[in-house]
Amino acid sequence: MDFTVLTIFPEMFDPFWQHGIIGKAVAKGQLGVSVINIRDFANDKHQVTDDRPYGGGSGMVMKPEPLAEAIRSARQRLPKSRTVLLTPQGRTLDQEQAQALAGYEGLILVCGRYEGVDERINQSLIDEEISIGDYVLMGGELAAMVLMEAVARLIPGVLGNENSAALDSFTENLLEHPHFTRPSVFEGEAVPEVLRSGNHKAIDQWRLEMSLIRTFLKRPDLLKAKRLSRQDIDILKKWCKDIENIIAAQSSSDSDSLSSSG
Ligand code: 4FV
Repeated sequence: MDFTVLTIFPEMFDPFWQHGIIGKAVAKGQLGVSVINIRDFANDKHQVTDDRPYGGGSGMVMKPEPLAEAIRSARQRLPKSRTVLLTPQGRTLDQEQAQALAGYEGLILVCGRYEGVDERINQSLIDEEISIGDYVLMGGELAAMVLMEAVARLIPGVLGNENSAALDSFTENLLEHPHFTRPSVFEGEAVPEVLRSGNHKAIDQWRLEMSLIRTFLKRPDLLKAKRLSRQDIDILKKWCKDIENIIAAQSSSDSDSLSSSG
């Protein structure tokens, strides 16, 4: 995977590409990364990349000429890349979208600033608009980093062991189970016994139940969208049974107390 970022603040990306798992993947050549300063394509002596909006109003707009030149130069270098504009107008990034983007040879990420980019760039040179969430940032740079990190983790070899990406939250439309590590007791709180049992069938069952209950409580929308497995359904039915029993027990004790109170 080759990431090419177009920005007027290239220095923001150095620390991102030099640290952690991304830094190692770049060093190992599993990820190609390059940054293009849009200013380098502004041909006036002050390398201006923004101008006042037609129709008036506050703020500035990114000029089309430097952007178009910068995008075309990136595409020349990586013709099979997908060109993405980071903007609140875009489809909100999710794990499924990250998986789809990880399938491309390269991604050209256009980082807007000011009020945004001239719409003619959007119409003619952008393949896809992506947002990282319904809030407004100063620029697309942080959104580009979020997208790159979400996609890079899905590139084979980038994460130490392949499985961990496969077990990610959202991959199965479920939130992840709780995680514990040593010490086995922390401030009086013990690690669930099953996790120290060595019984991996029981551990997997416990983890699935924890994922299902957390998703049910915190993100029922995900559970509604999920293709439930036989095992998922058995667990959910067991809970329904447990809840019915509690209600049944409650109503029988009520009737007892009612009958006894005559
Ligand atoms: C954004 C987002 C975002 C809008 C105007 C940059 C800013 C400025 N990008 N997801 N939310 N972009 O707020 O991706 O140009």
